[in-house]
Amino acid sequence: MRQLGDVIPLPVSVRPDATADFRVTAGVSVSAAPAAAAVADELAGLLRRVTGFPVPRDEDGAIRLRLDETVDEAKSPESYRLDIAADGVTLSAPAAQGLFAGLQTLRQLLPETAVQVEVVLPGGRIEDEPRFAYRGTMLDLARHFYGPADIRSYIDTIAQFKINHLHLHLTDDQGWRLEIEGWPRLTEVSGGEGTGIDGQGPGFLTAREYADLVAYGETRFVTIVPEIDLPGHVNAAQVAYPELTCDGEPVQPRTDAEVGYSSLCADKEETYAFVEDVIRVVAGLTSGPFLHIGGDEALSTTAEDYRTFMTRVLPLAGKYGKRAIGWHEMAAVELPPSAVPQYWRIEPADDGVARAAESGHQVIMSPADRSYLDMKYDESSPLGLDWAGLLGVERSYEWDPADRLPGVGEESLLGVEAPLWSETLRSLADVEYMAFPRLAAIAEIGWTPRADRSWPSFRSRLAEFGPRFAAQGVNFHRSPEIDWK
Ligand code: TNX
Repeated sequence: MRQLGDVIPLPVSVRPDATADFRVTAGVSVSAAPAAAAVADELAGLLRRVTGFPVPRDEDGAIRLRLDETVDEAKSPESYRLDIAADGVTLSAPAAQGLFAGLQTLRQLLPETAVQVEVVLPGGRIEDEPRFAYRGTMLDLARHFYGPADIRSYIDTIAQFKINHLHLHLTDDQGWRLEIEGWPRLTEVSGGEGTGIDGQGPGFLTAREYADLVAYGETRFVTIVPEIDLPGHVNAAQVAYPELTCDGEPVQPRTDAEVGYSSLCADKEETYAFVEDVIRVVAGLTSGPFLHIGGDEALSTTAEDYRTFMTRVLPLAGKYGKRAIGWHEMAAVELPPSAVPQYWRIEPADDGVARAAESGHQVIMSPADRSYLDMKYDESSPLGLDWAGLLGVERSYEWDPADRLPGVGEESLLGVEAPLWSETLRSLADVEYMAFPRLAAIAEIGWTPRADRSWPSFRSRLAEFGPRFAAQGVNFHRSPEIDWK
């Protein structure tokens, strides 16, 4: 049997009661209010898989899911309480998100594999809620494309760590990966054969496939955050539509990993017609509140053009009902109040992020030296880059987003995100190898109170994920920093 607190991310409050273990026997059933039906079905399915028992849904099961809408309004909708007693298990939360979070906790208290016998849940009470509302990861579909089945599988794997946002980097110099109504050449030309790094990452999501992924994410309480990278990183768009270059001359497709050479033209009206169309279409396909407009490494855009462009484009997110996120470079301009800079720098610099925080903006922390999942683990890593340094598991755990940047403390943080750029990653197996186990570290940083975190504890809880990842078919890195079970 597992220990009650043997969970990633570590819950806020864990009170074990050794006299209150619950035995999951052949007659067990699950009951829930109608609004909690989806999570209850999932829990019943999970118990069925593990034990082989029928585990029906009924009215008075020993395992109960409750929605307590009356509880404290200030509580996060992701908060939950899990009571395990000898005569039953009660999971309660103010909203379905919280029940889903509690389900992830319960899942880790059960064996991952089909043991086909009675199992015991450790007795006691867990009370839990997230430190930050935004706990994300980013997948770069532009340098190499991964299809809908891979993305769905990835959503499943990240959701077990209570990661609740998946940022999709949909466009870059090497490819354009989302069909945009009215601009068919974007994907016909720049999503097709020969695109991606070395021409090895072709493919794109149809509008329908993307919308289906958004809907799938909703069932796992993972919000999709689409990124259209502007005004740099646009070579693929310009290959498809030469009128988007400053001189209107065609440009060649690029499949190398250079950055910073392409830019939309700040003083051409065609630019804004294109950008507004794209933002309108993407916003229309996206149920979540965010739209990421990139803004990074616009090294071939003058500072003045960058300002002109961003000042005109940032309000378009709001016009189509979304809150803009952008890489921190965008903080060089006056931001609409709801805009969120995403900070990726290694060393603090006077780049406007602290000023934005001071004037009330929320910030997402993604420092490259701690959260970039595309960095190599160590010298022997077969995949990944190393420009931000090597990033072992301990190093990805032992830092805190609230002290990365003077002026951007706990109160200014919307949350934390671990980006995964895909220059060297050709398959979902490659993606998983880089993300796991480090994404588990970032997930705990985003959820667990800072004072409760410790590397020795995390390291031993992570060891349990050896067999768990294996059973899930996840291609994780068996880092020598962990004594894997
Ligand atoms: C920097 S950091 C980029 C990406 C690259 C990545 C590789 C940032 C916002 N942009 O264009 O893919 O480095 O690690």
